Amino acid sequence: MSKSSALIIVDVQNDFCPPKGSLQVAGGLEAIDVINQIRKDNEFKTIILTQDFHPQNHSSFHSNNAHHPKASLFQPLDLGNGKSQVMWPDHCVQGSKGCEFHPKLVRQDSDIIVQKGKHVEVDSYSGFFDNDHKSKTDLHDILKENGITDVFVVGLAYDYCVGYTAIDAHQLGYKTRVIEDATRAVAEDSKIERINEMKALGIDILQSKEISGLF
Ligand code: VGL
Ligand code: ZN
Repeated sequence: MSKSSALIIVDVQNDFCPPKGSLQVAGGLEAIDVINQIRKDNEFKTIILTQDFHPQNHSSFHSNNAHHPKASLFQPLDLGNGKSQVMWPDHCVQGSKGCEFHPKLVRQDSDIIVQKGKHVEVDSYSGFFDNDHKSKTDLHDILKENGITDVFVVGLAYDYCVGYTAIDAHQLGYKTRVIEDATRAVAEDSKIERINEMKALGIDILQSKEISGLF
């Protein structure tokens, strides 16, 4: 594997995994198997784990907007300021079991954890920026410091945090690839939407067995 490649493992946390996760993504455990295999087969210089890390009063939680007559679970709600936010079940609350990385995910001490979604008023699907792009995480700086030029994005969920992390990586100038069999989506419609968005930008979508042939 090229010395300048990073693997970005997005949000492989208990709440996104069957059978008990509050925002479980079908097939999530199978995606973890593929991610572990990718780690084994390829020597990435840098491995990043993003972690969805919400305060209990986060504005993306349906429970915190239940007083709003138009708020319904899994549907977008107009928050008034021209912004729309999908109403999610409570998930990945700081300090909860659901927020922890899934025990099946193989990890190493050298993995770098990047937390996101900490600001109450705005969601953060991407590992790089909040959804309004007003504040950023350390991810871009970490990749730059490590001389990374290419990123491979895997994890949960394809249509949200994986997709938006890949799109931001591409916009920031990284050669970006999403490994499709190492991710799973929340819903079919949003998955197709995100795939089309990524393809239009020139982000490569490939299968895990194709990685080694790239180098
Ligand atoms: C995610 C919805 C809300 C994700 C995070 O990791 O894809 N989706 N928060
Ligand atoms: Zn979240």
